[in-house]
Order: sequence, then C-alpha cells, then structure tokens
Amino acid sequence: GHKGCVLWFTGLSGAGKSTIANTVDHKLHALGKHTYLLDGDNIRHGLNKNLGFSAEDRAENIRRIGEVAKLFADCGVITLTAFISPYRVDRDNVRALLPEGEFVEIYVKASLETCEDRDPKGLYKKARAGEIKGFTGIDDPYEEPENAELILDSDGKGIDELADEVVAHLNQKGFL
Ligand code: GGZ
Repeated sequence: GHKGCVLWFTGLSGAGKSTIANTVDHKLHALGKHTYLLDGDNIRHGLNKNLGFSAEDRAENIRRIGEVAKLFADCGVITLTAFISPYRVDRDNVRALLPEGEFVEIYVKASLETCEDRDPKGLYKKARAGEIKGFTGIDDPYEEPENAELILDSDGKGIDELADEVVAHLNQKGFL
C-alpha cells in the first residue's frame, strides 16, 4: 500500500475539474494505484441530496465531503474530489482535518469568460437570465485559493497535459 492523500480540485463550474480529475484517476489506475473519485454524481445525488446552493448548504456539502475524503485517505486511497468549493474558509477547514501534506489543493483556473463560453449545461445562460439565483461567478462569489499546491491553467492547456501535471506533482511529493 501507499500513503493516501486528498486531491482537492476547486474552480468555477465549467473550469474542467471533473474532466481533469477523471483523467488523473485513469492515469493513476494505469499506474496500479488505488483511487476513488468523489463528485456531484456520487455525492450530491446521494449523501448530500438534501443540500442546495445557499452559503450554508455549500459549507455543509464541503464539510461532509472533507470528512468522507479523510476516511478514504486514512485507508491509503488517493482520493480525488471535484466540487466548486467556492469559499476559502470551507476548503481551509478540510485542509485542517487532514494530516500535514495530505491535502493537495488544485486550483483549476479558467476565466469566467471561458467557462461561460463553454457552458456545457446552459447554466450560465440561465443564471444571466435570472432563472438560477446565486450562481457561482455570476451572483455568488468564487474565492480563489491563496496557497494552492497546484494551479492548472485551464484557459491555456489541454486536459491531458494538465492531468500529467497533477501526476508529476504527486510523483515529486512521493505519493506514487
Ligand atoms: C453553482 C450550481 C448552482 C449554483 C447548480 N452555483 O456545471 P455543474 O452544474 O455540473 O457544476 C455545478 C454544480 C456545483 O456543485 P458543487 O457541489 O460542486 O458546488 S459547491 O462546491 O459550491 O457546493 C453546476 C450545478 O452544481 N449548480 N446550481 N447556484 N453551481
């Protein structure tokens, strides 16, 4: 077995968190690593299906995900999470839950313009039209990480290259 850790992807909707996390997940599998990916599909539709997008609910969403990620990391799993996690204090609380060095904050950085252009689910359009209230980046804040272990330039680079940057970082830190 190897040392577990939490790869915490954060960024705007449409920045590419899930896609990059999935690609990293596959690359780690190919290296024979034991991984698990927490994302909206398995968390917001299950454990957290009673939560919405108020500041309070987002904080509780992130708190629970942090606790679950900690359990996985405790059993040696490389745990990937892909949530907007817009509030700095919520991310820092998760960092504080984990042993030193095991929380790897990965800022998937893309401009709002890029994310809005991509708009894969048409949610930005709805937010601009006022049909969704409190949408991150439009009328709810995204607080950029100040001490991210890794910043991925999602405006400028492709998915595969960014996933390789994550794997290289893990290698360098001795997690692989
Ligand atoms: C932001 C929202 C909102 C609001 C629904 N604000 O592109 P998506 O669809 O799949 O990513 C977004 C997802 C965000 O859920 P998270 O659990 O990652 O958010 S947080 O960490 O802030 O708790 C988007 C959709 O849910 N969505 N309403 N108001 N994103």
